[in-house]
Amino acid sequence: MSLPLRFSEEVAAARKEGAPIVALESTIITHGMPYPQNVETAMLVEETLRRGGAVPATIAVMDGRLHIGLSKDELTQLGQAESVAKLSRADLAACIATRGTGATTVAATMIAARLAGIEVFATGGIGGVHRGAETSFDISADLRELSQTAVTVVAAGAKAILDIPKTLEVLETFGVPVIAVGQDAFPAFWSRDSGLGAPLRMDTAEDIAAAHVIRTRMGLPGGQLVANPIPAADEIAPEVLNPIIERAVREAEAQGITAKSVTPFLLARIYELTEGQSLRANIALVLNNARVAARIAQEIVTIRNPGP
Ligand code: PSU
Ligand code: MN
Repeated sequence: MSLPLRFSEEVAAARKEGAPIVALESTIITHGMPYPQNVETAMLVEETLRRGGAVPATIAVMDGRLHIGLSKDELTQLGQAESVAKLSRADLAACIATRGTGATTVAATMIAARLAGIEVFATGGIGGVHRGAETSFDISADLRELSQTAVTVVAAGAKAILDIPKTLEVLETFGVPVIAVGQDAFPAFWSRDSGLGAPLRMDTAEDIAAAHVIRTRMGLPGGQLVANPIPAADEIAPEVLNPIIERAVREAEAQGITAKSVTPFLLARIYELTEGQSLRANIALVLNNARVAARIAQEIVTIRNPGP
């Protein structure tokens, strides 16, 4: 039995030509943003990648097939569907085996990208160590995936729904390079500065691509986390968001929300409580990450195919 991989037309063509491809996750569409902004954003991100010279490959499982690249109709269908499964490393194969439909998290998207030979992936925020993890043990599978699957992930840092210092510690333990783009601070999703330094800083896509290729040539498993700060004009002040995040975290605890429901619950509550302000910032930073990811993907192609 071979793996039921389905490539979109543009991804199949790009693979043949060796053109730059950037993977995109689908949990951000089904569990990260409300309809219809989720579908609009997904299409805008794809368009941003194309304009930046890379082919988008949004990844999802639909009716048991692992799609690498979705058509506009498929994107819309997924964005409107209710109760789509959220797939991480643990559930990806099970969903395919039972002919299910599910959206891929950062971890599952990295696995699928690797299978398809795609080395760069753009998203909004990664999962991490949740606040209170010292009692709940809630640590996203995204972190271990970054330590074992060789894909460079461009995100806007980690959300303050997480314990950012603990998230950075776990990434360090796992040997994941965490690279801030163009600044010393590790960005915190809605704000450019988490108050913590990033372990590494790089100012060009060329350097990030070179580090990616050198890691693979050294045979190091695992990817890189590229932390790209939100554009200054779209930042939301921590004074505005902190009380909202704290309230959402308290509500999650009071309602006994656990395991894979925690992140979607917090994201949905924050959108409601900020009345859309967080959504506008989220869209701006994802587009910004797509622009950086396209440049990194192009540089990787250039390094791998040196001219005469
Ligand atoms: N953080 C965000 N937006 C998101 C997610 C996380 O700011 O959409 C999604 C991503 O798909 C991520 C997943 O991989 O949530 C992490 O879920 P968990 O914490 O259950 O591993
Ligand atoms: Mn979790």
